[in-house]
Amino acid sequence: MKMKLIHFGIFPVLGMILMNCQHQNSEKNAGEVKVVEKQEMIFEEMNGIVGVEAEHYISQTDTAVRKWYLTTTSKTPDVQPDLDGNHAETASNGAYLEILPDTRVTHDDSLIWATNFINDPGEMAILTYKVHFNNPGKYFVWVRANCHGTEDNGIHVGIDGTWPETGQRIQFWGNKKEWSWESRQRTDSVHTGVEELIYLEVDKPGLHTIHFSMREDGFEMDKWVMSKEYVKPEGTGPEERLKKVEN
Ligand SMILES: [Ca+2]
Ligand SMILES: [Ca+2]
Ligand SMILES: [Ca+2]
Repeated sequence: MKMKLIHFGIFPVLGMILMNCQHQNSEKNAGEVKVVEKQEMIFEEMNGIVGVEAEHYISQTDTAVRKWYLTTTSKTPDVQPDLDGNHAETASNGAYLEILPDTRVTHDDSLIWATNFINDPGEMAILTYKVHFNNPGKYFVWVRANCHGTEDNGIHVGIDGTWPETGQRIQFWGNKKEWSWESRQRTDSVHTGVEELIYLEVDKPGLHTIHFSMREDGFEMDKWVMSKEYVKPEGTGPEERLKKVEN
């Protein structure tokens, strides 16, 4: 009887201790994972410039009709139509995103509003990135893209849930069929885009969200850069810089 009392008397206490330890561990682990995720996904602007791989977004929304798909040197999305091939070999980090399916490649293909084209920003296939800015102010936005059709070369950019006029209608030239950097805005009079019109205002230092949304399907985005100076990035652009998160 005495043994039974000890048996039933000790184990609940041990169990409570173990449960308490497990609870503390799970809380600790959850905290650690969160910190790791932040370290991986928050990029840092330094000296007026920040570069981010397109494939390093934190979320994608409004994907019912068109969606950004990841392409790497070893993986091509199985989404049709998409007339051109895999261009990851020459992409920064060996990976890029493309809006698919791509049903309008040339001017002869039908334009279907809110399906293969949308002039309004923040409506379709919205990517979100997190960036910590040390220096507020005006930043030009540069995009590294590979355009294979004349109707695959437009996109919009926004900040902190807003889509200012100066982020609308980023325009590339024609169909270069190679990765290139541009920062030009399509206007009513200049369809090939005007320099120095694509920029975002970072109102204060700290964490901000940057968004890209579809204008034309089939757009391929490898990397993007925000820079205070209007200087076209060279090659694959500046290295990504991760923000160190304090524990
Ligand atoms: Ca394509
Ligand atoms: Ca297209
Ligand atoms: Ca890339």
